[in-house]
Amino acid sequence: MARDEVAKTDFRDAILWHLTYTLGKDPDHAQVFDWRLALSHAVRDRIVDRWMTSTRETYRADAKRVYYLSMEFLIGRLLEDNIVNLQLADQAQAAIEGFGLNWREVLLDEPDAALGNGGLGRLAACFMESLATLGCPAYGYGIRYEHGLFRQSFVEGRQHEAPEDWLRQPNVWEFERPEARFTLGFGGQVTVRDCKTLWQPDHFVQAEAFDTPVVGWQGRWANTLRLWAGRAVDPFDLDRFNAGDFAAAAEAEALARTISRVLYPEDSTEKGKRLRLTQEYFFSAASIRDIIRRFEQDHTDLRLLPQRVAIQMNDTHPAVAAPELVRILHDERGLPFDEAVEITRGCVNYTNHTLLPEALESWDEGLFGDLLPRHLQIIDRIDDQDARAHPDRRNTARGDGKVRMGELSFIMSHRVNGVSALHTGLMKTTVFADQNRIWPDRIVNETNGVTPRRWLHSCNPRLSRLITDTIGEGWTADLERLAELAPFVEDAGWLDRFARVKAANKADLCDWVAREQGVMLNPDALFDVQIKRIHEYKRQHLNILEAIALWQEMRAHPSDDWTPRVKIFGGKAAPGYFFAKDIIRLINDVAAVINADAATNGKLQVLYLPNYNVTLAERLIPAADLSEQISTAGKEASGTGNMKFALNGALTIGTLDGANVEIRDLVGPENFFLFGLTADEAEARRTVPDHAAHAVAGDPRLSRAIEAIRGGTFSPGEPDRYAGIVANLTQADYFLVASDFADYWRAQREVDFAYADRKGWARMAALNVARSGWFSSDRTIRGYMRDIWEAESLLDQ
Ligand code: 26Y
Repeated sequence: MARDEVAKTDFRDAILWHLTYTLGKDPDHAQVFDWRLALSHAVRDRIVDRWMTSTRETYRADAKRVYYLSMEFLIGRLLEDNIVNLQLADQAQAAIEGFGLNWREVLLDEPDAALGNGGLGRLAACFMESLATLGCPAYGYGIRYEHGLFRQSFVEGRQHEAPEDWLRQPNVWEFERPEARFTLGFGGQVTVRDCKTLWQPDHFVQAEAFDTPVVGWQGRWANTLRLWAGRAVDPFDLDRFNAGDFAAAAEAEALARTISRVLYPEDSTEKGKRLRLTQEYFFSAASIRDIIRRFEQDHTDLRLLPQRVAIQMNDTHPAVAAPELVRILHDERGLPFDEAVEITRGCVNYTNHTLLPEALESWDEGLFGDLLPRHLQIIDRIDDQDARAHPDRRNTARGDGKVRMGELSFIMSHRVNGVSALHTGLMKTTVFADQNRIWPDRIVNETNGVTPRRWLHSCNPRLSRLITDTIGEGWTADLERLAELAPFVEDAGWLDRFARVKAANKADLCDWVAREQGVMLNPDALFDVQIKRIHEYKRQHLNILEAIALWQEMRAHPSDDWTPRVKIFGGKAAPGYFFAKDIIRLINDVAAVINADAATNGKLQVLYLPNYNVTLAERLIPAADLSEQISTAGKEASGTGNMKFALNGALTIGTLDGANVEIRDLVGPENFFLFGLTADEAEARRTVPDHAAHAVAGDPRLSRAIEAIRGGTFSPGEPDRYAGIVANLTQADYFLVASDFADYWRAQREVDFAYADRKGWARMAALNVARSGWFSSDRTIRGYMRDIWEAESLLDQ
């Protein structure tokens, strides 16, 4: 037998072994579920050795470790990622098919781990994969939510939320560490005795660790994602049980578990809830203790901490980690206060992901002090010292009865970064202008990226094969090599192959939509996709208004040569964000009317796919022709979906916002459909009285579209259904939907025109692929390692 034949047999045996002995299933009666678990175990076995080798190597080299603290890790499915990175795909597929199973069906049986809301959480997951690929010794720290982001369905067009339950099935990837627990205190008193300050909390909870290995490309390195679960210190009260109060006997455990029960589904409106602050402290404090424990395994001098430890806070959600570290160094370990602050500042860094005022965390000092009284004192002292050193400072962390987490994070950090060039620039001139004046070197930019393993190699096998056929192997971990594709766009034969890849991906999507939704899509149409959280600033309503206007125009001019379009939407709204929920319902209502209209049949379809998640993104992105990145300029910090689309050969219609700016610079303005006000123009426009009314009055298409909504065309018998949206669009219109509509319409007609020339379109799409290599999260992580962490790779490059 040839070597890979042996490997295949071994792997096949490993799956059968796990099916029988780990899962106790007779192969004759095993279901897809059982096979998937057996396969996962077989794959996991091949991770463990590398994982341990990586850990040993990190200890041996006494390398600086990176700690990525994030409330969210939007991981998605891990089986395929692991198979791909371990280069087991051929063996695994052969074995699974050999058992008479469908390969994709087995992979898709895995639940999508949705421990995050959107961009920030998915970025954390991409970063974990790139850190492992680059051999940077790193740990991710977060919360092991029992319930991830809710499942979305539509009931009469309205969003319905159901709990998500990913842990109902065994999670093969995690290792429970009952021995790795920390007891954390909350509330209580602060006392001073013998000049020593002591926090005496009045209730306690344990954090228990669950470790998931994260394996990098080609399995050369593996890091750990450590997620904390809440547990009671004394899980069971036997006295109460014996007294007959059975529910009360388990009360402590139930309360402690509440902490890690559910992911907060808000991604843009900060609610100031006590449980959320409890979650934030819970995972930050457990992580800090773990970091110190690890450091002290082979060091005694805590002053060396900044040389050995870099902590990255993913937004302000883990911001209490900084005062917690100060508290441990000063109160518990006896270092002078100022030194404790300096050491902390040498370790901690902060990434900002939003400038939206409503998403910037702040806590009432009453609530904060009630839960974390000592931390409040520490923050006060640092903030006071800072204010005295810089009397002209305005933006302080304290004042007005609030604890402001952005300001706190800034003053506690070695580096603060934005996530795209435009966003970082705006941080310097708006939210952190005051701080930037005092500490001009602190803010740096690290433009986001996405992992090419998941977002090209795995999700788009056809395009990946074409790329490898064209430029050879090696691009997966060196994505800038995609530039070598550029000369081939002049080769008609190659371009034709490229176009056929997209057509085949679209055909797959059509089959899936037909099966799942019972909707037949026109595969020849332009697939126009907007997938992301629903938010006014992301402007899904601008997109649906354009759909209405286009439909009206098609009906008015039926014999014109219209480019057929399928508009696809996906995305969830925060359960309490009523305007966003109205947008969802409007899209569904508009879809129902347009899709039923024989006059535009085959020319225009609108499809809103429920329960958008990582898996659905992996299906849609490879099949997209057009990527909608249409946020109001100045509002989208970066975007990462925008990068995934470009990398998979979709053209962007977009504003000069977030990383769109860098995408356009790199792919070339001629391969990007730009429209809309710039960030500066948007600011200026808001000061023009009645700007919305003027924009509506000046554009008959927009007025007709709004009129149709107002008149009940999409809500027969209930014309008021969208009164809120109509009023907003015609009056306040803070997000400038009306002001940008005319230019958006123009750009969309340019898209139509460009798409009619299929060869020209394929050329532009291919150039998007060839020029998107810079958006690999490997490049981003190299930037963090160099500019922020001063960390080194432990792999030979
Ligand atoms: C405080 C709480 C309500 C909150 C929870 C989650 C606030 C914000 C968030 C999440 C924010 C987020 O996902 N931001 C996105 O981060 C991406 C990664 O940097 C960016 O690409 C994207 O533009 C930004 O909106």
